[in-house]
Order: sequence, then C-alpha cells, then structure tokens
Amino acid sequence: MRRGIAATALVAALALAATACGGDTEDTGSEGKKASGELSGTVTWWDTSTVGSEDIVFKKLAEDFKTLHPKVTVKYVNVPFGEAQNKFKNAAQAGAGAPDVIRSEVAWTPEFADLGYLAPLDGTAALKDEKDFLAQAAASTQYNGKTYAVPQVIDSMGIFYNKKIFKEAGVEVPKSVDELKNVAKTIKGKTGKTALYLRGDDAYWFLSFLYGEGGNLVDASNKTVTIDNAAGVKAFGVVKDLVTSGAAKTDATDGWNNMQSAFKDGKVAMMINGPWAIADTYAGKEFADKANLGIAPVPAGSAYQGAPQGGHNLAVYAGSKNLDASYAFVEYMSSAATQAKVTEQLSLLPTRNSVYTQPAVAQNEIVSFFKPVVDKAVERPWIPETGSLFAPLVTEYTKVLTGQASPEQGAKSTGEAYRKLLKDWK
Ligand code: TXT
Repeated sequence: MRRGIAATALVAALALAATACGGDTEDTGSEGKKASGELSGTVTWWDTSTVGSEDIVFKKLAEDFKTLHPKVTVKYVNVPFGEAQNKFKNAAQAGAGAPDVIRSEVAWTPEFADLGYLAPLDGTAALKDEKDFLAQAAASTQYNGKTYAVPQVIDSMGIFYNKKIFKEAGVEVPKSVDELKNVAKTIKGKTGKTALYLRGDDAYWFLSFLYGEGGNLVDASNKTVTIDNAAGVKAFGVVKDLVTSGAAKTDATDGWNNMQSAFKDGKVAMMINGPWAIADTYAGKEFADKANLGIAPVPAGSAYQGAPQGGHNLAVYAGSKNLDASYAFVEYMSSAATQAKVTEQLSLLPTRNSVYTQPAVAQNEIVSFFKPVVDKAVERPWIPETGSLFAPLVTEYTKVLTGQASPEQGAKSTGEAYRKLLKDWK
C-alpha cells in the first residue's frame, strides 16, 4: 500500500514539477523548458512569405524544427505581407493574439522595437555567430544599442528580362533610363510588345529611379526631408515619362499580379523585381526554360545607379510565453544550414557571410548576380518612421504615373506629408 501511495505522490510531484517548469502544459505556450532543460510547448510563427512558392519551403523548415526539439510544436501561420505589420501591432497592443515569432520586414523592426513589442535578443540563444551576419543585413535589427531581431534574408532589385524577346528585337539590356527608352522603341517596333512593366501601386519600385536622379526620401543625418527637392521632382518626371512615352506600362492596383502575369506570359520584355520574385517567375511559361530569364542592374539615371535594400528579419514578441523555445526557433531558422537550404530552393540571399562560401550557394546564378547588387544597395535610415514613409509616397507615385498629378505636385505633396510625420525635421 505504502509503495502505491509513495508512487502516486512521486508521480504527482513530478507532474507538478513539470508544470512548474512549463513542461507539457496546454497550448498556452507557457515557459517552454522542462526541468531537464528540454524545450517544450508551442511556438506560433507568423510568416509573410509569398504563398504558392516561398511559403512551401518556409513551412517545411518550420516543421523540421521538431527533429531538434521533439517537444516543441511550431504553429506555422502565413499572414499576407500587406496585413502583417498592422495585425501584429494591433495584437501586441491588445496583449492578445500576437505570435511568438514574426517575420519582420526590415522597416518594421525599428518601429516594433520602439513600441516595445519585441524581446531584446542580446545574450539569448537566438543570437549565434552574430559576427557572421552581413553588416548591412544586421543594421535593421539594431535599435537603441540592442538587438531586436535576427536577419533572415536580404534583397535588392534588378531588371528581369526575357532573353528571347531581346534576341528577337536585336537589342541589349539597357544600362540607363535613356537606353531603356531607345530599347523600348525597338522592342515595340520589332515585336509589338511594351518593353517594361513598371509596378505602379508600390513605391518601392520608384526608389531606383529616385536614387538614379541623385534623390532620396530623406537625409536622416541632417533631419531633412529631401523627396521634394529638385532631384525628387526630376525622378517623378522620369517615371511619368516612361509611361507617357510608351516605354513602360503600369497599373494603379493589383500591381504584383499584373506585373508577374505580364512578364511570365511574355507580354512585356522586362520588369524590375527582386529575388523574392524568382520562384514565382520560373513558374511562368516563358521561363519553363530558366535560361530564358536574364537579370541585370537597374538602369542608371542622370546622376547615379543603384537599387534599394530590402529584406526580412525574425523577431520574438516581447509578450511571448515561450521565450526559450522562440529563441531556439529563431536561431534555427537563421542558421547557416537553414539559410543554405532556403537559397538552394528559392534563390533568396543569405544574411550570413559564411553561407556565400558554400559551393551550392556560390554557384547559384541568382545569388551571384544579386550579392554585388546588395553590397552597393542604398540603405534607408532604420528609424521607427521609415516604414511610414511609403504610404504617402505610393499615393503620389501612383497619381503621377496615372496622370492625376504632375511630378511637381507629387513631390510637393509627399514632402508636406513627410514634414507632418517627421515633426521636428526641416
Ligand atoms: C503597410 C512599407 C519594401 C519584398 C513576400 O513577403 C501595411 O502593411 C512599410 O514597411 C520596403 O522595404 C522585399 O523583401 C516576400 O517574401 C498596413 O497594413 C509597410 O510595409 C518596405 O519597408 C521588401 O523589402 C517579400 O520578400 C497598412 O495599413 C507598408 N505597408 C515597404 O513597406 C519590400 O518592401 C516581399 O517583400 C499601412 C508599406 O510600406 C515596401 O517596400 C517589398 O518586396 C513581399 O512579399 C498603411 O499605411 C506600404 C512597400 O511595399 C516591396 O513590395 C512583398 O512583395 C501600410
């Protein structure tokens, strides 16, 4: 009898100990470390990657975390890029429904950190071999002297072109806006096709032309709004002229799908895009033979040649009830081994220097093109407001491209909106 009672008491004590250490408790995500140090519980991850191509790879990688930590269940949730930022802020503010880990776009990270919604990662298991990260990729994870995320992918933009159409028209890839307009005339004459699809509902597609005229959104070092200076006005004129001259076609809405369809179906010869578009583009009939896709630097303007830096980080929600398992998941998803798999399957750019030396990565043609582009890509100031600069910009960019505003008006209105947003800036 005693043994029975003793045994029962022992089982109860162990169960209590396990619960107290956040062992196999309910899906509440309570502290995920058993007394044995083994991680357990649930980690909910909001991924924003493109559905139908990138998400397939990232979901599988997330599921494979279980091989390292059998007691941890990763709940993979794909949240559309256009909704995730506000959805996370609303949930974090309400203290309900936020994920443990979020794929945080480079401009979201300083904003989320400033709001106190992210767990600082310094000294945690999330950060391993920090020195291996590309400095430009790590920059957006730093805020007020602390590290609030781990860089997952870095990217920039280039011209994607259809080699078959270029051959049929007998033209070379344009290196400048002026060459682009000349090439466009020949392509139209020889093939009847429009040369370029210029996305009109996302201002990220404006930045290469803004930089090309020597412009920028702001000058953070001098706390000065610069979008409405002469270079900014000129850049709005350049993109408007691409459309009115017939060199480029655009849409005010549904730009991603219209751009991808036009390019994948061979209706346009070029588009400007980034590594995140590769997997979807290869699914197009024109690129069943992958060799038909060429990639080249974005065209130079009158003053400069360069594309913007973008990318995504992995951040841990400050209110997570399973920080230990979340740190371990972030470290796993940004590890050299995982990054190499992502590059192999999606041609996305790693954020670790060591991964670029792996033979399979070094031989990846997309990576070989984009790495030098990323190395010289134009960084934005990683301040909480950076992400907010795009909303007023896209409104005016679309209006200028569709003839509803002049370049002067577009630049002026954007500048006014920025000075309202950036209170003490000139
Ligand atoms: C909010 C900015 C650039 C790629 C997949 O995910 C909206 O959320 C703000 O940050 C730039 O860097 C590049 O990787 C691919 O995996 C809210 O609901 C907000 O996002 C961004 O900062 C990106 O670097 C993924 O690779 C509204 O209420 C803001 N949106 C910039 O975003 C690159 O991002 C791929 O991303 C709120 C938005 O402006 C963004 O451009 C991105 O392409 C991704 O798909 C109202 O104000 C307007 C601008 O779009 C560019 O698309 C997307 O394709 C605005």
